Amino acid sequence: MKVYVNGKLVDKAEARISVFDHGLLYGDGVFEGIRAYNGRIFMLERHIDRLYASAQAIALEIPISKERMATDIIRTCRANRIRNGYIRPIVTRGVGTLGLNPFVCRNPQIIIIASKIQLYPPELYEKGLELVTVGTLRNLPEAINPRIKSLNYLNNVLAKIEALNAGVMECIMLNAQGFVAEASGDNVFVVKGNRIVTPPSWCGALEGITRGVVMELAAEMGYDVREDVLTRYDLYTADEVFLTGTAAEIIGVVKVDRRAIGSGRPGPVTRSLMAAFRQLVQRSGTAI
Ligand code: PXG
Repeated sequence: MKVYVNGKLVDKAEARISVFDHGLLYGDGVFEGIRAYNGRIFMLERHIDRLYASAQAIALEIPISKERMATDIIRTCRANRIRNGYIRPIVTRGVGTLGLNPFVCRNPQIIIIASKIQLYPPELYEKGLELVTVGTLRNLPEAINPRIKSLNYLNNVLAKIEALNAGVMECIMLNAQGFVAEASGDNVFVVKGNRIVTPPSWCGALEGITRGVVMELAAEMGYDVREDVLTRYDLYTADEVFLTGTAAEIIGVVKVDRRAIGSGRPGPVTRSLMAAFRQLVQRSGTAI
C-alpha cells in the first residue's frame, strides 16, 4: 500500500508523522471519509468542501488548493489501484511544542490513505440494526460545533464503548437538552407516514454528505423531508428509523432501547432509499 504524505506517495511502513504533531497530541486536525464505487469517487467535491470548511473553522490553513487536493486524492487511489474503497484525507496541525498553542505549528501535515472499507456484514442490511441510546451526551454545539469533522472523536468513541458494552454495534447520542443528535458515526432519520425527519446540526449532528444526498433523493421521490428536533419518543414510535453515513451507506434500524420499530424489519421507505442510493453511487462521481 502507498500512502500519501505531504505530496509524496510512500510505502505504508515509511508513512510517518512526528510524535510532536498536534494531531496526535491534541486531536488538533480535520479529516474526511470518502467512498469510491466502480472507479468513481462519490461526492468528492462535497467532501473536499467540508474538509476545507472544517479546517477554516479551526483556523487551520491547508497548504494546498482544493483542486490539488482532488488530484492528489485521485493520484493516491490510482497508486493503490482502488476502484471500490475508502479514502481518508487527514490534515493535522503539524509539529509543535508540548503546549496547546496551535500557532507555533508551522507545517500542517497532509495524509491520504486509500484502502478497502470494512462494511457491516451484508445480512445486517437485510435484518436491520439494533441500537441503544447512551448516557454520553453529544458535545455542546457551542463547545465543539458538530459541523466540524475534527480528529477529536473521543465524545463519539465514549458513546461507541457504551453501545458495545450493551451488546449492540451502534447507538443514538442525545444532546444536553435530551434531543436526538446522531449515532456515534452516522446520521439518523425517522420516517412517519410521508414525512422523513433528521435532526438539524444545532442538535449535535454532523452535516453528513450521505445525509444530504438522502434528503435530496427522498425529496425527489416525493417525501416530505425536514430537519427537525427529535426525541426518543419519536424514535420509539416511528414507522421506520435508518442511519446514513459514508461507511454504512443507508442501514435500517429495527430496535431502539428494546422497542421494536415498525414491523421489526427494515421498512419499505428505507428499502426504496437504499435502492435509489445504490443506483446513484454507481452512475455518479469523479473518475479515478
Ligand atoms: N456523524 C458522524 C459523527 C460521523 O463521523 C457521519 C455522521 C456521516 O457523515 P457522512 O458525511 O459520512 O455521510 C459521520 C461520518 C468510520 C467512518 O470509519 C465514519 C464516518 C464516515 C466514514 C467512515 O467509522 N462517519
